Amino acid sequence: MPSAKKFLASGLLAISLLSVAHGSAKFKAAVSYAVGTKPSAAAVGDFNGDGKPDIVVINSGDASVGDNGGLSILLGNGDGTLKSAANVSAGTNPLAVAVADFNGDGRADLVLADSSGIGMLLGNGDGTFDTLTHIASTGFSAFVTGDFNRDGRLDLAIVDASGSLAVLLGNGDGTFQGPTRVVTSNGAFFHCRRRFQ
Ligand SMILES: [Ca+2]
Ligand SMILES: [Ca+2]
Repeated sequence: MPSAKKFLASGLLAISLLSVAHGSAKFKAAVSYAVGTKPSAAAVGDFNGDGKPDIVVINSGDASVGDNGGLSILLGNGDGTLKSAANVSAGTNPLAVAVADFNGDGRADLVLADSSGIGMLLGNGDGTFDTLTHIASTGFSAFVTGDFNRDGRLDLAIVDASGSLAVLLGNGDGTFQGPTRVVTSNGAFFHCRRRFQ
């Protein structure tokens, strides 16, 4: 099974497939896809339910010229290549994104951090998403998802610039309780690792 490595450059998403043959592995030449202005993060999920991994890229935009950024959705072909990006407005100068099914309908949803806080976009299951709804206030810039209280519902842990950690317990319908700060001193941070293919 080949794996892949992704790179974000100015307005481009570049993907290099890892080829494994005869006991050796090497990355093939990168293939670039045009996305929005100042891409800052990416995440993988199956947004159209075809069993093939897709990619969402967060474009931070350029606030100095009134560019609010948004999302680029690149549907996967299942062979390591992607269709051209569909660029959509979402949030204001977003910086981070994560993928999970927060309302339990079997469709991948998105949570993002933008200049207005933490926002949720419920997936429609066809590669499109519902309107952004903010679920936490400004100041939080990173997050991870998980079922932290083991009730079968996905929760969010979010970190602000000062290192404070807060938890939003999920209600299982795309809404959350809180946030409740659980660490208020400096030092909270996330280390995330995600498999690409
Ligand atoms: Ca897909
Ligand atoms: Ca969902």
